[in-house]
Amino acid sequence: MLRLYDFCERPVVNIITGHGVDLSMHFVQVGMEYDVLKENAKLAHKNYRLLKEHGIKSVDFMGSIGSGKTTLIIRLAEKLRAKGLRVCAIAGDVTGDDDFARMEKSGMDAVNCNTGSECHLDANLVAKALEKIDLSRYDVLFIENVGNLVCPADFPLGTDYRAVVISTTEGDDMVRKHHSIFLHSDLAILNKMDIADAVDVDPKVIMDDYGKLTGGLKSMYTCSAKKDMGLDEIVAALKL
Ligand SMILES: Nc1nc2c(ncn2[C@@H]2O[C@H](COP(=O)(O)OP(=O)(O)OP(=O)(O)O)[C@@H](O)[C@H]2O)c(=O)[nH]1
Ligand SMILES: [Mg+2]
Repeated sequence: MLRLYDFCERPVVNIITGHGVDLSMHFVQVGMEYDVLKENAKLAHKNYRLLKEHGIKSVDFMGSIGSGKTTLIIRLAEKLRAKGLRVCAIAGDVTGDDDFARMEKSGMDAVNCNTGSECHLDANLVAKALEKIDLSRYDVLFIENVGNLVCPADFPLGTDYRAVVISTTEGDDMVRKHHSIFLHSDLAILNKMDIADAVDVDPKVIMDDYGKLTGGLKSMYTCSAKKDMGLDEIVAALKL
């Protein structure tokens, strides 16, 4: 048995605390899975270097279906554009161009990226999307991953940050049910705070679970993308 992050030039696991955490999910069998993950890690590193050569800061927004990734990206981009930064996005979805269309409508530059049937983006798909972008024109790249709290975790794309977006409407047990993605990311965002009471969810429960899982070494930010609450803190956390 080898650990996933043993294969990567840039660690895909940023913090392993071991504080009461079942880490068995971070181990993979050597074989085909190893090759796929190893190749992805190599390509992710290539993407990372390419983005760095162009001085671009990048964020991979992973998270549940409907948690608010597109809304958040559009709002954050508006804030960054107001600061004079040039922002581009890759809209990842299994099929269709709904999110891409929403981004474009908001005034963002974006590229659509369909996975066909896969439940996550991978570094190869992102490399192809990057070929369609004139990287000299941008300061920031946001990547919206496919809505899913499982599969994207194992496939780093080569971004500076990996953020997980969940929302109050999913209940208070997402961190307890999905350790892997929270451990494979740099920070977490709890969206839809404006309707936490209406869906009978106590955000403190979610934040306490996250604190326990990460040994208090990572932060979960609360926000409402819809009501523009907590977004400045996220911009600051992502050092944008
Ligand atoms: N009340 C409330 N609704 C929100 C908020 N953020 C997003 N929404 C709504 O939630 C729904 C889903 O938002 P999206 O931004 O499309 O979510 P997504 O994560 O991009 O969804 P997928 O790409 O399909 O996985 C939309 O109807 C949004 O208007 C929020 O902060 N508060
Ligand atoms: Mg979306």
